[in-house]
Amino acid sequence: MTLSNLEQYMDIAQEVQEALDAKKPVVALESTIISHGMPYPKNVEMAKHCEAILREAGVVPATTAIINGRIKVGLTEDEIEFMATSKDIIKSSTRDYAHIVANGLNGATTVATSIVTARLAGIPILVTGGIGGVHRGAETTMDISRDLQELATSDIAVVCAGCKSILDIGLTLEYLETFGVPVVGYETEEMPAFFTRRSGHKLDYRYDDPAKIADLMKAKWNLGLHGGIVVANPIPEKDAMDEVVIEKAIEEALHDAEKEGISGKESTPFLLQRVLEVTGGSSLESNIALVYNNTKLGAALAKAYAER
Ligand code: PSU
Ligand code: MN
Repeated sequence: MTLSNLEQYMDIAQEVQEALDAKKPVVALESTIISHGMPYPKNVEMAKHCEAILREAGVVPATTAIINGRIKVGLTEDEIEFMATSKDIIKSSTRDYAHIVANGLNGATTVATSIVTARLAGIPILVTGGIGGVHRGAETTMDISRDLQELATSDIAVVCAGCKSILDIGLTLEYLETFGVPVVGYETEEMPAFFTRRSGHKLDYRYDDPAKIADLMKAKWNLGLHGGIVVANPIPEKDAMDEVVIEKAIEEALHDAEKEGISGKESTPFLLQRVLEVTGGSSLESNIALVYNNTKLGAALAKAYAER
C-alpha cells in the first residue's frame, strides 16, 4: 500500500515517523494489555512506564490502538488514559480491524493487530507480555489465537515472556514450528510460562546477547524467510510466581470458564481476570514486572537491530 493510501487510515506520531525516517530504533507496544489486560490505574502506570523505559534507552515507543476509527502509531498521554479507562473499546484481533476502522470505533490492539499495525508502519519489533496461542482443548474448540498467524506472515520480532499455561504451550510451539516461526529463548533453554520461568518445553536455541538476535532477524529476512520471530524472555526470578499456586489458579479459571460457557474472544480476558482474582492480585505484580523486563530487552534489541 502506498503511504498516501495509508494516511487515509493511520496517524503515525511525529516522533515515531521521524525515527523511522532516520532509521532510529522504534518499538511497537500493544494496547489490549492496557484496555483488557490490567485494571485501572495500574494499566496506565504500566503503559507510561514502558514508554519511559524505551525513551530512557534512546528508543521511540509506538503504542498502537484504534481511536475513533483512526489507526494510531504512538499515543499521547491523553490517548493512553482513554485506552485505560473507556468502556467503549473493542478487543480487536485481525478480523475486527477493518470493521473498527470503517465504522469509526475504538479498538485495543492484541498482539495480532499490533503486528498488523507495526507491519503497515514499518516497525520490526513488538514488545508484549505474553502471546496468544493454541488453547487447551483446541482439538475440539479450534480456538487458536490469530496472534500465531500474524507471527507466521509478518517480518517482526515479538518479545514476550512466553505464554500462559491457560494455553497448551506444547501445541503452541508445534503450531509455530509448522509455520516456520523460530522461538528463541533469551538466557534460557526452555519456553517460559509467563508467570513462571519454566514450562518443561525445551527450545531449540538459546541466545544470551540481543545483538545476536538482531543478526538472526537480519539473516532471516535477508534470506526471504518471511514471518516473525518469538523472543521468549523469562520473568525475573524475584518476580516469578509459585508454580503450584499459579497452576491451581489456572485450573480453577479454566473450570469456571467451562461452567460459564465462555468461549471465543472472551476466553483469554476471562481467564486472565479469574487468575487475577484467584491469586488475590499478586499475579498482577508479576505481570507488570515481566512487561518491564520485556521492554528492556526490546529496547536493547531495537538498538542492536538499528545498527545493522
Ligand atoms: N496474554 C496475556 N495477557 C494479555 C493477552 C494475552 O497474558 O493481555 C492478550 C494479548 O493482547 C493477546 C491476546 O494478543 O490477549 C490474545 O487473545 P486471543 O487469545 O483471544 O487471541
Ligand atoms: Mn481465540
